[in-house]
Amino acid sequence: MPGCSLTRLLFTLFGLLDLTLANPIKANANPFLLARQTITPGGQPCGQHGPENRRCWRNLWNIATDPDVSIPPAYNNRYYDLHITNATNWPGPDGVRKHAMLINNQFPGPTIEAEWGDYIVVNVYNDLQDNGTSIHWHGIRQFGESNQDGTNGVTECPIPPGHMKTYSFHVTQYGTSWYHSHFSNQYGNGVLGALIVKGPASANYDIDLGPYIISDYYHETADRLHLQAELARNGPPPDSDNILFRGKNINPDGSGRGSYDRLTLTPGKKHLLRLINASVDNSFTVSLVGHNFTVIATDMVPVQPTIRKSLFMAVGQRYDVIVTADQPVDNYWLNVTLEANNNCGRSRNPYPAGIIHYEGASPTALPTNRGTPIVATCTGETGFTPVVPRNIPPNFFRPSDIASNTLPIGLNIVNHTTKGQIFSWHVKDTPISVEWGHPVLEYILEGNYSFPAAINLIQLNQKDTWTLFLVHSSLSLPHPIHLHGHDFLVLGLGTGTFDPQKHLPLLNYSNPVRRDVEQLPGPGWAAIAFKTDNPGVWLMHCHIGWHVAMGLGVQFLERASEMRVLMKLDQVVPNCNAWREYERVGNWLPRGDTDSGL
Ligand SMILES: [Cu+2]
Repeated sequence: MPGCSLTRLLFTLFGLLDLTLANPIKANANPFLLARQTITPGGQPCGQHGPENRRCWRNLWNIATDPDVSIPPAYNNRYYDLHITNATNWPGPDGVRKHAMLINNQFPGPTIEAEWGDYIVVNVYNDLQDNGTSIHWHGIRQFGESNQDGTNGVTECPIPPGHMKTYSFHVTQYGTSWYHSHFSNQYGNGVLGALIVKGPASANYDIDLGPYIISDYYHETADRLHLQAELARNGPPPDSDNILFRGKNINPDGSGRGSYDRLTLTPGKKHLLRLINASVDNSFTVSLVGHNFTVIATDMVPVQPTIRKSLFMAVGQRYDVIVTADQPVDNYWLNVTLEANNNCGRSRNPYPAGIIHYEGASPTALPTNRGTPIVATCTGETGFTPVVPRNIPPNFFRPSDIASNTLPIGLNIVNHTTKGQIFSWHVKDTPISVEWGHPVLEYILEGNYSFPAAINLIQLNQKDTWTLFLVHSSLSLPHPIHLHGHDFLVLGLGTGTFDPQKHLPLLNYSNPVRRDVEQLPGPGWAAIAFKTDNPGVWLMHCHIGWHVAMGLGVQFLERASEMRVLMKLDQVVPNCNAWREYERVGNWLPRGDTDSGL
């Protein structure tokens, strides 16, 4: 058993003898039955992970270990129960009672914590009165485990009310992420939480302060807001009523309701802060008065330590940063600033902020220094260097690759019989709309490859091949583009139109920024690439909740022929049967014809 150090020692000794073990993609084994793997060291013995030795992990792995080649064995299963409920009169953090959906009666939901190589086993109970749910583990690669990705209509059916589904997945990478419902805009009602996987770090720190979720916040339900957002006559989507820091903030209406979040630093120490933008719509710039951030990870990709005064965070993005408490003992504002032209959304809170409190400073006083105003943009950060490099051969992509691999994003205004004119987003002319009652994995299980056009599916059949996609938008709005199942390489970002002759030679193939969400400039393009090394079906979508619900998504069916052997696809069936039964008779949210289901 995992707790037994003698067993672990024996595994270690035997493991050292077996240096040849490759990393074949493995079947989705039941962790209860899984034989513990033989240990393949990821590096020379380096000692114990600690404040002065963060690069090292469990002696035999380190920050330079390539997780595609070696990961620590599954020492532990981490068990969690998530009960999703609807609260009709929730007090809320800023004094406004509202309808909400909570996980274990809290917002944000409980933090899921594991260590690199562990299995995470989560029982998700749909205790809602109405509506399905499905929980997506954002940024978790689900290597060989596409059926655990929790994307309803893609990898599973929604979980109907009164039912439970167990997700179990292996964490082959480490860092900071979050989980959230993928059932239309449901996470905007509160169904989200942090997910952190402990592992090595590219710089030393003394104290891990854990996840720091920053999220836009609405007093109206996401379901009703979506109905407002889709009406063309309403123009841009609704402003957020507030921005919360770890689920807290004061109400910006001047009533003083609510409270600032206060996070304590120990003077003189270095602190790891795991920043997460878990918003529905707002992307923003984060800065801490009087302090810099030393960035050590972009999403779940460790990078060489890089000092920044501020960080732009698109919806869904994360940064692991180190904050050194080297300033006078006091309270400091951690400010969030939105771009002035509202291209990254808008909030009714003009100065969202949380408090960073030095131990020994007044526990109640507010910071006095508002800091130098930040000129926030709506543009993704660049210039990070991943510790474990990924390189694509120079000039690998040719001009002839561009046309077929371009994913144009567009917006239509369409006439709806009862609603009038509504917005409809599309990728390659198709607004994605998934089938909750018939997810793609069930198609594969049935051997049925006749996919409806509306699910906007692209097949990728070549094995282990670098694949380029040029995401392009001619509209002025930027979009945070998120891919499931992979970290993509950001080969280039640009404004305006992509010109193959001019821009192709400028793409960076040499260990560029790698992550799972990137901000597509508007109007502009993003050239991203990933290797087809993870058979499964993977959604790629804008992480603005309104946009993906209005169709801004596409899905990749990667190496479908291998999936039936690799994972237990029939696992989807019992829950799908239960969902289809519920869908016939249940009182679920009526899907409008522009709601993608995602
Ligand atoms: Cu978008």
